[in-house]
Amino acid sequence: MNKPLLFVASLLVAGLFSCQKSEEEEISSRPNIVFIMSDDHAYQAISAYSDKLIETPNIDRIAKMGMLFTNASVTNSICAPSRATILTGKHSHINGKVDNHFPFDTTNVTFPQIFQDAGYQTAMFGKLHFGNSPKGFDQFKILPGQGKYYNPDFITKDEGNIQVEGYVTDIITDMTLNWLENERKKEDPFLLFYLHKAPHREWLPAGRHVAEFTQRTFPEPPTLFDDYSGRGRAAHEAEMNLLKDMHWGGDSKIPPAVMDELGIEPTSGWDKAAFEGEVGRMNPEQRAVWDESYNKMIEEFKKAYPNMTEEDKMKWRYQRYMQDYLGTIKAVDENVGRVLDYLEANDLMENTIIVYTSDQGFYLGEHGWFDKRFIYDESFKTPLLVAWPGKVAAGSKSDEMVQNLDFAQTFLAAAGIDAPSDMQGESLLPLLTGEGEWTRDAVYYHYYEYPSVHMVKRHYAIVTKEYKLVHYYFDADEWELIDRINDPMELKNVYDDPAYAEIQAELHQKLDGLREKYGDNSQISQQYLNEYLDYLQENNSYAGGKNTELLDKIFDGRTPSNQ
Ligand code: SGN
Ligand code: CA
Repeated sequence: MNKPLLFVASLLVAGLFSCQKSEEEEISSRPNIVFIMSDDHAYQAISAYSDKLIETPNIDRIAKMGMLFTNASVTNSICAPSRATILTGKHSHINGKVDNHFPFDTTNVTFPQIFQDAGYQTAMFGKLHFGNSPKGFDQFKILPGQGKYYNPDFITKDEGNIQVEGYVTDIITDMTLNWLENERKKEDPFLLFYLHKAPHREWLPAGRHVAEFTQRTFPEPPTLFDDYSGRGRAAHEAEMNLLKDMHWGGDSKIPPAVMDELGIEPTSGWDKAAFEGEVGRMNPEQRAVWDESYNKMIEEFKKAYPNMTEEDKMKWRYQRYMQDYLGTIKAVDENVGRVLDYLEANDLMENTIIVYTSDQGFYLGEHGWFDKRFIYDESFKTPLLVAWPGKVAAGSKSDEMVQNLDFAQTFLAAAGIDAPSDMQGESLLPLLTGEGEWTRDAVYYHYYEYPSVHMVKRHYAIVTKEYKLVHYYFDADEWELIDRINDPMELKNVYDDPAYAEIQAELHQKLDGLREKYGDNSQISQQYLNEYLDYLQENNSYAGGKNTELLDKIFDGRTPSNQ
């Protein structure tokens, strides 16, 4: 080979080599993603948002390292639909998972599948609640359905169905840490889903926390005794009241025999069974630790109950609820700390995006409620804390209207992977990094699961930083306009107030625009409704709804059914 040719050839080889190397470098410099999500974790119960109820120093570490979103929301405030929106980057009416009842349609493309194809290692531990196993994961260990707090069962990729002795929050963390340490290939980037069951109903704290939490008292929310005047039928007819609808057995942990002794009526057909189904799973050692604290509470209650007014009972149930709900969060916080410590100790902080969120928010006695589903802030909004050291400014905050719909595109953009064009969210990178433009000023919401447990009517809405315009439909036809700035507790519907006529008209127009943009309309809603009513009818069920007069009316013309 003559000299010039040799020179050209060596240049080509070098070029090829450097090109290969940069591709490898590019892959290894792709960020890892640790997606931490708990179930029903209200932002009111994270001290980075408010320290009135509980200190969560470990979850707060994520906000200290990165960004706290104060207006993050979900598109449909219920478990499985929220998860489907997160994984597909599409609204419920597009991905088909509109409620908790039907299994997720696995022909949807989920973003972990795209990550796996792009060379990421993928793993999921904890609660999915899809009715089927996740696609696109190298490894998974998930809870069947809602999962249990004590000695939970898991569906696993490699070991079939297993039962693990211990407390669910600790076990999910052990599995996660084990994968990080022993199964993960250290040279490749990873996408890790670390998904807690806590603090979902029936709120059973770990043994190490019961002595402390059964003794604590918490400040009441100002709207604990809300009478719903100023709002329409939806708020009046919901079945989420702490006194009337929360289980004395399953939720407040009054054993069924004590309920009988005191003449306490169960608040639903499965109130007592829920107690046995959860507390009854403990082994003798776990039960002994539990009983030591709970028996004290039960004895005090037995003495006090005969003289309690309705107001006293409401207050007592609020305290009982907070003790258990917040008690479960204590273990979540400790375990999040274990994972953060691991990432720190293994030099994984620098190139890892860490997200803490919940599948939706939750009512902690506001409006006298527990549960979620409604568009009122406590369940429409969800906690969102994002750390990415070096990329996201430490201790920063955003009040932009971001949603769980946006996660898929955010992660894809961060990893430099093209997002499918039919995803409906927006990458949050402009907000996180300060580079690029963010233009969204309003989000779309649509809740479907009705009639069902808690009886929250179907509704869709537009939400801006200033207002909410909501339409409750099906067995109601009511519009609600909430002034978020002047009425932060959301107590007054100003839809018909002439002072809001202009803003009302403007929001209607914007809402129509959003429905068009996302491809939602009343025909689609009607289809989902028919499908659901057929399903209830076939199963002869009111799906947990209790107002039989109302339910009979709903099913009039169809064969009335009962549960
Ligand atoms: C169960 C709970 C409800 C809860 C739904 C959905 N009742 O039905 O209170 O709203 O799950 O929760 S229970 O008596 O069975 O606990 S979700 O997190 O899956 O959306
Ligand atoms: Ca949930």
